[in-house]
Formats: sequence, structure tokens, C-alpha cells
Amino acid sequence: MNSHQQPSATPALRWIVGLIMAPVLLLAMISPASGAATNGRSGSGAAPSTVRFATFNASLNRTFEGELAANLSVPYDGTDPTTSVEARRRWQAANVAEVIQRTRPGVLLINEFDYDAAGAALAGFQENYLGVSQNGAEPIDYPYVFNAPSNTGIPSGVDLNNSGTVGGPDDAFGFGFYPGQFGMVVLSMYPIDHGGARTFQSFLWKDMPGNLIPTDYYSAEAIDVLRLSSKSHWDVPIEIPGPGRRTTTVHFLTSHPTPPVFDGPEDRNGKRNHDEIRFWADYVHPGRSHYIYDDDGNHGGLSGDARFVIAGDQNADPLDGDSVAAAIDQLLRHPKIADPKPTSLGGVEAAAQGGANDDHRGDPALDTADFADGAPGNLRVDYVLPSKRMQMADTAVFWPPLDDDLSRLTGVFDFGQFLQDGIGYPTSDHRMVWADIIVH
Ligand SMILES: [Ca+2]
Ligand SMILES: [Ca+2]
Ligand SMILES: [Ca+2]
Repeated sequence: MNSHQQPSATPALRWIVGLIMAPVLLLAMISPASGAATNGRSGSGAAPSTVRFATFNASLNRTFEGELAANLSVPYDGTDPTTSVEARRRWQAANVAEVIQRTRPGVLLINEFDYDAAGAALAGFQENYLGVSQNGAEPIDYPYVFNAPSNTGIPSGVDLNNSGTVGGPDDAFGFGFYPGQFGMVVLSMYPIDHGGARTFQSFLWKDMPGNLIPTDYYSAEAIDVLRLSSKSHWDVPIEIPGPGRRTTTVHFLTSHPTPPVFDGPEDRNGKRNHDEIRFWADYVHPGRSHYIYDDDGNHGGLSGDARFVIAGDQNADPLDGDSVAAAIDQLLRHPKIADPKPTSLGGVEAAAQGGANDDHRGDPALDTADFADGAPGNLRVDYVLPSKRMQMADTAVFWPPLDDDLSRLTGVFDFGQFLQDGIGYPTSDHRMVWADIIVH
């Protein structure tokens, strides 16, 4: 399940139209390219001063509250994933864990991981999936986590979608059927400064100067309560130990802007997506961050010399898809932000799925998501973007070509299976993106 395709329980039919095209076009997949190169390398491959930062929309969201925690409460036992929904969901979680075990990020954002206040889903994932060898890969332990509430599924009490009634996923502060659906979590091998962490869950959209709120669409009552962040925006300070007693703080700036679709001519989601991306562009720029306040009421953004890495599914491609023009360029062309431009062989191969991909202007090597090929096609939407103060050693999108054994972890979309249980991929329609950053 991805952000372009809302949950199977949604009555909206728009996404189905796009998906109908997918299986036909996927059958036209070409034979894999030759070459031994793979981005499915194992081991961190990183020198001591280098830290692998990663983002992965892992599609670990479920239809009902508590379902993910129940799925993850026991390990996957190897049951044929075609025999039951439970087995299939545990198999998918095991595949997500294997991607993480093989890429071994030091600091990882997972998007689309349902939030529960007790942290039950996260604890189950750590103990029963990451902590268990998947297909011979080394188990992986993240002693430090950051987990906090998401606006998804929290009732706003206002008719946000102008349906004439109040309630349901479209009237929540962020689209979701229950609180925390499509949430996010940060996993780290390095200590997290929880006292210095900041969340921006309740920041109001109207408080961003020059915002794009479609004021002719929303009621005055709606504008008064609209939150900017569809999930949340977090500044999570990671303490990276260096030579001697030196420690370097890297601010891990995480979010998951709303998909710029599922709306009308007013483009309310496209405009919110644009401004959710803009939030970090302003936050890292001392001249532009004065208006920002966090959930504790503290104002401002990062200082000019702060080290940071922006991570997340931004739901915006620089050239293709439905986002507001130049939405992601706010980050990619920012004077303080570097674009590592990670690539994969699998993305190049998948462009042969045709349809919308044939008209894309973006280089498919940069794509990070295998979306429906009727629309929008495969896109670059997932990013790891370091501050220019830090050098980069290596970067990639985890999307092996089909002749690589690890392509079983990314696979090809199964439309029939998607209709049955919402899991049309071995892991996700998004791919993990990582960058090795030289911190010290
Ligand atoms: Ca409504
Ligand atoms: Ca596709
Ligand atoms: Ca593309």
C-alpha cells in the first residue's frame, strides 16, 4: 500500500482506475539487464566516520487499529504466504526486515508504520523480525528509537472535505481510518537526544506565511484548525560518536507529506504537499524559519551551522507525476541541501512497464517507487538529503534487477493479490533509499 493508493477499504475509486492498467503493462516486463552490479549489497560498507542514513516507505500499515501489532507479535514461521492473509502479512514484514538487514542503515526512517501509543507494533517488529535472521541475513538491533503520534486518523471535528457531514478519514487532520495509521518511526544505532527532539504535529497551516491554502475551498472554520503536517514533522537529533570524546549531532528531519492526489480542481492535497515540503526548506534556513513553532511552543529552526539529513517519502517527483510544479525543487535546489542522486538498475528495468513511464522526463534510474503505470507511473519520491556541510561516500536505491536473487524482496506488482489483502508486493511499492554520509 502506498500513498498514491489509499487503503483497500476506501470507497474512493480513483486509484482503482490507475491500478487497472498495472497488471497488463507489467506483463510486458523486459528481460533483465546483464551486469554483476547490485545495490543489494550487504554490510554497511562504511568507514567509522561514515553513517548510513536511509528512508523506507515500508507499507507496514493495516486496515484496522491494532492489526499491525497483532501481525508482528509473532515471527513469520515460513507458512506459504498464499495460504492466508495472516501468513502473507507476516511474510511481507519479514521481507521488509530482510531489506533492512541486508542494507544495514545506521539511522533509518520507516514511513507507513502504524503508530500505537504503547509501541507494541514497533517492539514486535524489533524482536520478532529485525532480531531474527531472514533468509540467512544477519539480525540487526536498533537500541534507539523515536516514535510519536501522527495526525492521520485523528478527528478534526470539522467538515474538511466539504461532504456536508463531519467524520471519516477525509475529515481527520491527516487521511486515515484510525489514529496513527500510516505513521512513521525512526530507528537508530546511535543515541538520540530526546530532550532536544522537536515535533511539529500541531503546527497550523495558516501560520506559514505565503501558504498555498485554497481559501476558496476551505471554510473559515476549517482554516482555523488545519494542521500543516499530514502525519508529523520531527527533528530527531542523532548523537554520532567521533574520535576521542567528540560527539557530532546530526538532525534527522523526517516527515511524509500527503500525496498530491485524491482531491478536486482546488488541488488542496497538492498544495498541502508543497507546503509540507517547504517546511523543511524554511527550517534549515535561518532567514526563513522565524514563523515555525513546535509542539512545546518553542520558535525557530536550525542554526546556520547545524548538520542535518532530511529523509522521507516526499510524494513529489522533480519532473513527473501530480505534485505542484517545483514542489520538491524547494529541497533539491536549496542552497544548503545536497542531492546525492541515488540510482538503481531495477528502476531502469521497471521503466519498460510502459504506460505513463513512456512519457516521463525523469531518469528512471532515480525512481524510488513502482506505481501504477496508467498514472502516475514510476516516480522518484523518496529522498535522503544531507546538508552541504557533510560529504557523501556512497548512495543507492535498493531496487535490484530481476536477475538478482534479492529482487524477490522488491518483486513485481500482483494486482489480484492487492485486491485480496492490500499487499501487492513482497515488501512495498516504494524502495529503500540510503546515503553514506561522512559525519566528522
Ligand atoms: Ca466531511
Ligand atoms: Ca509501475
Ligand atoms: Ca519515472
